[in-house]
Amino acid sequence: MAEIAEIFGRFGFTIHEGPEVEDDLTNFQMLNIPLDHPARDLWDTLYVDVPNHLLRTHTSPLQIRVMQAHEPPIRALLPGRVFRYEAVDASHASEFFQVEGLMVDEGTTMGDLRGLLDEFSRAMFGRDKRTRFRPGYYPFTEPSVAFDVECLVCGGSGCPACSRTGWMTILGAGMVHPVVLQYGGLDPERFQGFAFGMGVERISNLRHGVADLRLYLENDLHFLEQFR
Ligand code: 2NM
Repeated sequence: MAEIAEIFGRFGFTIHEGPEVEDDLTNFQMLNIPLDHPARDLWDTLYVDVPNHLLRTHTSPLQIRVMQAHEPPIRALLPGRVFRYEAVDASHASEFFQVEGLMVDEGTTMGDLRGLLDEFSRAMFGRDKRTRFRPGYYPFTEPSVAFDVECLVCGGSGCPACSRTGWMTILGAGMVHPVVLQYGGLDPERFQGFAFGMGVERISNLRHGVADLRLYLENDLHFLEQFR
């Protein structure tokens, strides 16, 4: 997380933190995910015993708070623990870390997003790795993309690590939906923005060849000390 923050820090992104218990309004509704909308099924949510409150399923609610509190240009980086009701296995945990980013200004484009993510991939995985955008879906961005890097194991020819596609997905991103900008108190006719989100353990697994997400929470020093 420190390394991710350092890379985006070179582009002027500053860190914001917020609560792990959120309200339904900020975690879902202001992110263009209304009550009873089928998109809610994308996040298997853990609720707390307070009406309309939950453990945040992503750090995105903080994006709303950042937009409400700051005038563009906004360049915010949001690292933090998030929670989901998951069947736990090697690639799913009920708590994990996420880093999200948000940029809002006049005339911000998808080209700016692509350039920034390419620089991130070069710094994190090496200058020689090819990248691609592929269509994706999130309720809070339109259009939405998945950002892939060429397979770090086989170099793109296809192997079990990349399901024989030659590509590995490292994060999701897109242009902030006009409705979300409005909830953030910004005029979508004047301001545009992009946002992205990545799973920190997933990035670390790719970098360090770790096969099981559960290792990060087991407090085994033999495992943890390799990251010093
Ligand atoms: C992702 C993927 C795509 C995202 C969008 C926003 C907001 F609030 F600005 F609209 N925050 N984060 C986003 C977009 C997060 O995570 C995989």
